[in-house]
Amino acid sequence: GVREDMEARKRLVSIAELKDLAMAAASARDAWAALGGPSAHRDQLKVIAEIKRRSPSKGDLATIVDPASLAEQYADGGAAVISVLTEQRRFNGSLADLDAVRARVDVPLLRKDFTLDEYQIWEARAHGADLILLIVAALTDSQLQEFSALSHELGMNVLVEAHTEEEIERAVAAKARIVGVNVRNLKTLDVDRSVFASLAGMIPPEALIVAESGVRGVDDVTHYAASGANAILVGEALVSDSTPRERIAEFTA
Ligand code: IGP
Repeated sequence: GVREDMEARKRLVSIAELKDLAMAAASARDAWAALGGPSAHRDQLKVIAEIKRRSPSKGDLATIVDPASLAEQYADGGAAVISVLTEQRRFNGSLADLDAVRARVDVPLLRKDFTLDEYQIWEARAHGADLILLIVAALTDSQLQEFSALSHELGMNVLVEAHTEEEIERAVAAKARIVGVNVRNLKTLDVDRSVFASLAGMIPPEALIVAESGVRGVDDVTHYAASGANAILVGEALVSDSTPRERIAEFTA
């Protein structure tokens, strides 16, 4: 899966080459600030708008002919950050999508993938990402520490994703500054929006809290905001909407 695909890319582009590209890239944009920054500055709910072609739970979500123009609509609607799925096998994403989006918009970008190796962090930065995803369930505590430290050295921020109480504790122990609470159960893929409030309540107020998955419309946005979300991460509802710009504007109104 993810690891084999990465090994294949490693044979094409060495980590030394990636390091050169990362060093030559424009500095990373500040996703932390874009999402509101320190608690005193967090005025309104922010949207992380996601470019996702397919998902393991729903299959094909949308035919995205031009990810850059979708990203432009997201940016026009006021998305604080744009998330680009780069995982190939299950999500039909690619680094080419990330490149296309990077070339078009100036907002901070999240490279959304299953990070398992330092190589992917260099790769994210080489392709212009500003924020990477670390999924607590997939990593050891020392990997969480090391991958966070490397991302910060490269000027990027980290979205640390947790699904359970135990994972939130691990995210907090790792001093995550941006914590994603994903209400989609990784094993069953079911969405349970009701778990958000109690998990969000475990996160210290210095950290930014991102509600991930399951936003269908304004009612879900209101629910997450009232339960402590500083930002929401929205995929399916935006890629399948004919007017994503208006939809994002409605979420932040
Ligand atoms: C978005 P939704 O229900 O709005 O399409 O969900 C996002 O939370 C989801 O894509 C996601 C994800 C992930 C995908 C959250 N964490 C990790 C891949 C990998």
